[in-house]
Amino acid sequence: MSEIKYLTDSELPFCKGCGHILVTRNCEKALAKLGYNPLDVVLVTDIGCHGIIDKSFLTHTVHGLHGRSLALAGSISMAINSPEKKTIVFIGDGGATIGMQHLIGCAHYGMDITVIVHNNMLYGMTGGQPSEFTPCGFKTPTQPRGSNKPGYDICNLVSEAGSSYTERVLGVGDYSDSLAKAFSTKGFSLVEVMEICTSYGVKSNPGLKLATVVKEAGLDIKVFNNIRSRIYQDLQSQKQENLISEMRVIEKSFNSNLNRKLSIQLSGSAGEGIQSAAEFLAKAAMKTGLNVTKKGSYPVTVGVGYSSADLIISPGPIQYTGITKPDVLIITSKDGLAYSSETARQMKQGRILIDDQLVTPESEAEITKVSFRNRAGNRFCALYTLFWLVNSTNIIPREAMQAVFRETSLADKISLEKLMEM
Ligand SMILES: Cc1ncc(C[n+]2csc(CCOP(=O)(O)OP(=O)(O)O)c2C)c(N)n1
Ligand code: SF4
Repeated sequence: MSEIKYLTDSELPFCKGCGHILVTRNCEKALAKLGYNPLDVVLVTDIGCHGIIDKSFLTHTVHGLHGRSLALAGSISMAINSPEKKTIVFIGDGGATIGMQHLIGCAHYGMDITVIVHNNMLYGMTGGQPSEFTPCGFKTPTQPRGSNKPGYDICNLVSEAGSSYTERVLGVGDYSDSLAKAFSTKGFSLVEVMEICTSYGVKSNPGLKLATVVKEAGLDIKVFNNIRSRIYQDLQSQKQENLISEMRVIEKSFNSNLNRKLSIQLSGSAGEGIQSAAEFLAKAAMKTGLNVTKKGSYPVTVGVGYSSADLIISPGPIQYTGITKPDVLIITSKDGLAYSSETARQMKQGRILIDDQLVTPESEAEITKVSFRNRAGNRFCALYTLFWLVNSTNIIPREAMQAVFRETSLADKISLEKLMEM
């Protein structure tokens, strides 16, 4: 077995005797058996006691919303799709209840993930309420006479839906081989680990043995072989390339003199190319080797009202998106002015570029009024403001903007000369 470390040395965060401890240890063992590099593993945890483990793992970890970890993990696996990488989901029976459609959907789509359901038969973190997995007769603090209906058989459900490998295990001793089998299966796999929450399940059902309750609930401890799983396994081999490999690489072709982080907010109206203009500048900046983040803001009714884009451009790494006080605020329309007037008011320095037909906002920043809309028209007003900014400040070489222009079909609609005019 390899000597690779998957867990920090800190104590695991669970109550004494909690089955989640064994899931963690068996998972560590299974990863070591397969020799995964910890940074090739993405562990997506759900909300619940099991989820507080992510701080102990030395793999990548993502903490999802309750029941939504599957949706996150499915998209992560599509993006990083590669045989050396592994996406694992830790979810409780509570999260599996809340996110049931995500679970079934991931199995049905053959998402390349392994789900470990920590089925302790109740909602542990919130005090032991029953979930849809609680077996008939199993007592919980809020149902002291016991649940009056059987719980879901999740293994049967996902197996029917197309899971490539499905197994139910009793959460005692060493079941790392089962986890390793699931991890090494291409496509969707699920292991349901049966546990009893020591703090709420054991207290509400004194003396009840795990094996007994599982047997009485009719939940078989076995590997679920389903003819449909094999069909889905065949489909897996025809899966497309990962999403990242389909992205076009933007090569560095120019040099930039920008030596600090610069934030730009561009605000205007929906339908006037605000977001695409911001992406245009982002691409040009990337062509000069700069890092860029962009955040778009607009109402849910995307066709009306304001549209605003926050761009951060920097020679160094940027760990976030979004801006509170931009260095440069550009406003092209009444909608944009309404959206950004508070931002303008908060700006004690920096620069505001605003269309000359608009009311001058209250601000301590330096304000420049330019006839953007009259010169470039409604459709290209936003793009023109960014050409104007580059031409008047040299934050990036204008040749980078021209190069991006030539990669588009904009020449049919507006001339480069027009955009370069000041
Ligand atoms: C959408 C949503 N609903 C409810 C909650 C409250 N909540 C937090 S933890 C939890 C129970 C988690 O139980 P389970 O998923 O079984 O995990 P365990 O704690 O047993 O490991 C609930 C209901 C929440 N955080 N989000
Ligand atoms: S409350 Fe239950 S599920 Fe949560 S850590 Fe304690 S024993 Fe485990």
